Amino acid sequence: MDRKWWHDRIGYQVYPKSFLDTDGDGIGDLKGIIRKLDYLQELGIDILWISPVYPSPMVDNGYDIADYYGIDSRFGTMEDMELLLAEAKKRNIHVLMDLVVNHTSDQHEWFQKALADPDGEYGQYYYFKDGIDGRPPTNWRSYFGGSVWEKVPGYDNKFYLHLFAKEQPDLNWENKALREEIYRMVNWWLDKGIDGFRIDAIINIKKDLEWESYPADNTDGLCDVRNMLKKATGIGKFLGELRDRCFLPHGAFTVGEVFDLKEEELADFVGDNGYFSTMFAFEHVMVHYGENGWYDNGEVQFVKWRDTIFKNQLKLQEIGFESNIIENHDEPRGASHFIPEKDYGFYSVSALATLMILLRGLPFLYQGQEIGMTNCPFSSIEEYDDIETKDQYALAIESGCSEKEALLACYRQSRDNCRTPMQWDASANAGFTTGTPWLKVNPNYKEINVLAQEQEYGSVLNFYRRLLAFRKSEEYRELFTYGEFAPAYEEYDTVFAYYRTLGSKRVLVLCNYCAEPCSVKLKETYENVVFVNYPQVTCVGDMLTLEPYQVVVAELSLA
Ligand code: TEU
Repeated sequence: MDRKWWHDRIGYQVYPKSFLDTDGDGIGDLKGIIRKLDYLQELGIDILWISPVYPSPMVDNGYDIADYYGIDSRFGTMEDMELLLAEAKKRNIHVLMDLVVNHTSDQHEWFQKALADPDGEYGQYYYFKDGIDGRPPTNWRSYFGGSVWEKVPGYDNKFYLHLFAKEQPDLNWENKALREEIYRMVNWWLDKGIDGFRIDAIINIKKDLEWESYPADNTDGLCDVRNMLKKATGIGKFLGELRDRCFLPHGAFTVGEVFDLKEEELADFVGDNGYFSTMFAFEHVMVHYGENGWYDNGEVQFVKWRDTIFKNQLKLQEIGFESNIIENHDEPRGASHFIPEKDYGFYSVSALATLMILLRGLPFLYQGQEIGMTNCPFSSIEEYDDIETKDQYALAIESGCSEKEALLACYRQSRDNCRTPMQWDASANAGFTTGTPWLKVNPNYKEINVLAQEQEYGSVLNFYRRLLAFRKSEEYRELFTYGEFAPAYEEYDTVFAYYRTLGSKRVLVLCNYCAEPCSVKLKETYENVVFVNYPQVTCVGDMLTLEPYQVVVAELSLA
């Protein structure tokens, strides 16, 4: 495997709307990110992914882009962006923009021109199709609920395609002229000095052009749009072009948001000459999914969750580098999702962090994860902002859930859990804004905030700083980057353990991931305990006794 500069780096995602507001309008901004670059550097961050800051009507919080070449005035100006790039560079932080090219906003100039003349040049930038006697061309359900087809205003039997919200029409990648527009834009940003992109929802850009309906899978008469995506072939032509025309010539770093990838295509995506540098591993955030949406999701089962991570690690290590997350802006908070509420605390949060950060692949943190931010209680559906949450709430009610049950599903699963403002200190609005925050601040900000944790040696924040420094230390950097991954102690059903081995160096990462103590009979002799989350490690002979959520990283003697 070729060595690349980014293999041993650590990423961090900023959701700008909720990071830090410097002008009092209740919405975070680019100046806020600039102000916190020192904080990020001190934490140990090398790569900064910024969720979309382009002009947008914010139907999907910026994932509906109205102009690829601008900065939304809510976030600041292009000068702010340029300053951010320069300041990040000074601190050796590489900046990634979000590349959202499966769809635009319906307010984008291309779509407005397309609506005015669906049969003209810009109509070809999107998918316009005739319906069947006024009904949509197929029965596919969009990700945010309802049909993927929306009637074109002024026509009786013409529709446009949107896999996400109706305000997010899908771009037609089959059209060479559209692809050229995209490559021009991507190169424009790379020429400006960004280091690469996080690439949004990319698997959706290739449609099956048979336009077939499938058996309905619910009472709405619709079927999951993934039925169609599974049949689509030939995405490589588009992604190979994007790589060759844009990413390769600029030496860009790219991380794909790739769901539902066919296993045989893994190497094409993240192998040595893959379309992307890396992609996110998502399998473990979905282990609790039910058939019918959030109300139907179960609890995360520890063994299933652990084994899913193991399986993925093993699958990838011959091929490339995945990026590992505990949470992002589309997920609930990891500290609430992967830890039972009654067990939340320093030990459980630090154990989860250690297990995920020392895996093979690039760790990507999400803002607030480093202080153990949690899911947020919202008292009614009106308090939520997220479009997907509103859809899932409605679905739960339609399916017979009570209001309380539907809200509980949102509390567990809503994307707004991760979008509440960053908790900087114990002052009003958690120090996020002097105005009215666009989304509720989590009421626990007085206990959970950056300032308080900076002042306490034993805080989650200081633990994260030590953990990232440990991963990047001269002694262990190579091992944690290139070392082979192998599961360990799988026969214990509360233990999460694995080996990382490079040449004659091997460490064991071992954690008792539950609220009861547990004893593990060690199979090997260790030389040194090199990283811990408890002050003391109790080992008598070969019996290691672990406290609840105790994690031990030990260097082993390889005889
Ligand atoms: O998400 C893509 C995606 O597939 C989502 O539907 C995801 O599965 C879901 O949100 C999980 O709860 C990307 C962005 O990350 C997301 O924020 C956008 O809403 C979406 O694309 C549309 O651009």
